[in-house]
Amino acid sequence: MKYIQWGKWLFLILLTATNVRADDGYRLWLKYDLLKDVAKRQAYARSAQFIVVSGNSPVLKTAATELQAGLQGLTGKSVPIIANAGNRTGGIVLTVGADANLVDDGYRISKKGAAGNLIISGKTANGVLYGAFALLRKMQMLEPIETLSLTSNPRIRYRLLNHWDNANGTIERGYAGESLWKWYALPETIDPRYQDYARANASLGINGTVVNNVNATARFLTNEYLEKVAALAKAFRPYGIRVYLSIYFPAPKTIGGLSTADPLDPQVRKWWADKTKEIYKLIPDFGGFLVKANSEGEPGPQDYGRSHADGANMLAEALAPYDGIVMWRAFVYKADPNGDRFKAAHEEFMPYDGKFDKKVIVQVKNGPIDFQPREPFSPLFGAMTKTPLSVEFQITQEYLGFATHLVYEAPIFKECLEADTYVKGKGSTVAKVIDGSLHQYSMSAIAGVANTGSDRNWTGHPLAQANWYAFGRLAWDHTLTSEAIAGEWVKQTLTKEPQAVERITDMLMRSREIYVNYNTPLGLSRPWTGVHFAPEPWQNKSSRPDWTAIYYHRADSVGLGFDRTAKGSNALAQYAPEVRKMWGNPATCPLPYLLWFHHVPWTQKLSTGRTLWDELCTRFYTGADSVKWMQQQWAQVKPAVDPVLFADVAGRLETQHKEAIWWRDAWVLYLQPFARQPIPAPFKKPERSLEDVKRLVDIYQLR
Ligand code: GCW
Repeated sequence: MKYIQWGKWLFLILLTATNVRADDGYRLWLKYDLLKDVAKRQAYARSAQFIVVSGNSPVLKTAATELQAGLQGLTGKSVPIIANAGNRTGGIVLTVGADANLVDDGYRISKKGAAGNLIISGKTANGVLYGAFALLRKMQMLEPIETLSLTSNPRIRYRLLNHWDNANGTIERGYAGESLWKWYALPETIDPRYQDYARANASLGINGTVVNNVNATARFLTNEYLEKVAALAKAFRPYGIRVYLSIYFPAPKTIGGLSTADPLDPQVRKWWADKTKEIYKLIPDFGGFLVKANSEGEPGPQDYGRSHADGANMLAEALAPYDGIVMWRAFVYKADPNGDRFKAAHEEFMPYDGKFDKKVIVQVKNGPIDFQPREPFSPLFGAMTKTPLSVEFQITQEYLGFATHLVYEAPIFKECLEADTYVKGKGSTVAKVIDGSLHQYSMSAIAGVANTGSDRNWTGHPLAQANWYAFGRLAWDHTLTSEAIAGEWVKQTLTKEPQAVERITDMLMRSREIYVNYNTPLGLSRPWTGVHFAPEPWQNKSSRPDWTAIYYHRADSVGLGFDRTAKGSNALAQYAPEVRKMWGNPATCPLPYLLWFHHVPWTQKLSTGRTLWDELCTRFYTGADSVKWMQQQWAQVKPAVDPVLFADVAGRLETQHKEAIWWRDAWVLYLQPFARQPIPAPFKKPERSLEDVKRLVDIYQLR
């Protein structure tokens, strides 16, 4: 008996020591484990016998050391870094120089002759760093590098993460632990994780980060905190990442001792100019300011009878001597019982189109409301033609099931980027608006609200790393497909086994639609107040009408959905005539957007041949069932992925299934008394009552 027990232990210990090394997800997509394919390994080693780099640029040095570490990991061979190739061949040369085909951060990888060196060149050191990471990516994906010849330029200039991180270490809408920034310990203690954060971003081409929440405190502008921010900037700098700050608009009052924060007051302007000077002294490559003003209770220029343009231009003036920019958010809406929140940003910003300083970029959320599982593109993209606009996506899953539900977001980003605004005729996509090509702006930006936190695996849900990855890749090149990006990520992060890659990619690709089906199908939305997790379509009480659920879905005895045609709020008038025409007619409006624009009768036949009610039920039920399908897919990849990671994801999928049924039941049971229709076959009536579901929601919200 005793021997059997010992034998079991010994077996377990051996298993742990040899095969099974738990993957805690920390290394993200930058694993660089020894390649199993020996021929590939040798081929790579032959092309990478040494790395040549000269000069003292810290970013270039980073490129060389990253390449060195990556190559050694992948090939198992040590690769020296040398200053001069002499007449040696078979190595990699990193070089910065003029190149008419490159923009600032772009890179070129090329080889002169079969026996020559592989040259990674950039116009700037950042470009070389991105080229080095691109080469490593190719190798991680087992692609040939011997004859590589490619030129790659970022389509967007400012590629930023926005952190909604607070001074006390919490993260607004963060689901992966605490903030990565240890404010208390800074500037003296530098967590090594700051560097790992920077390299992950640099590997994607992200070149900036806003480190604090847009619901900002003036504390970050005090000298004490600026020293801490400067320490972060120093840690990120060798990876080509610049630091930006969210500002609290009344800071001149709260920390400056002034009696006003009026942007037209000379003393206030001087205060910002002085503060900006102080910042640049500490952080010479400071990126600039991000501002949430006169939005959701945040103060702003309107408190002094001034406009968004007045506020933004004041900050631009302060930044004028430096290479920094102002990102002014268009996420504004007032508590107007007769208004339509959908229209608010357009109403408030259009009067100022063309009135912003050239250092200002207006940052617009992808949709008109608030990061819903599916929204039509914000009408501002097709309207503000005289102001550079950037798009703000949300990587963190505020409305997408937090860190529990699997939702691969590249299709959400792409849907917006590829949407046609028609502002300059057919083909005027949102992507072309924000990359500056449509209206010929040199200033272009894209922002993603980060999903990172102190969890060991960075993102809570292990597969949510794919969303950080996808944002970065699309920020560099929005023409990449969601599927290609998913495949890249899976191969670098989870497994190279072809069938498993295919299965996981397929899961990722379907996950968003599955979520929408059980959560908000056919253009439903749910931006009501609260934690944004639990279903609460019945919620009808709040301090303001646009923070209730009934404001959005408008269920009544006739039908469901928000009428935004000329008969309703007429929000459609904010779009170009071509868009208005297509979306304004319920017969031609794409089903995914239907209830965004129309109040549709319950018995109305849709293009699927089903009535609205039957179609809704079909989506709620098949959506919840499809989570089972994802569970089955995942079960099949078990032999190909790390066992600890496998179990983690399997557990989350199980919870997701339970909660998908919860969402389904909540909607169906709540809507049925309005629709007065039976649940169509083959679907079965929920086993619980609406009261049961409500009770469950109450429990989740207990304090
Ligand atoms: O999505 C909403 C969130 C708020 C957020 C706000 C914004 C940072 O619920 O938590 O505040 O948007 O984007 O400003």
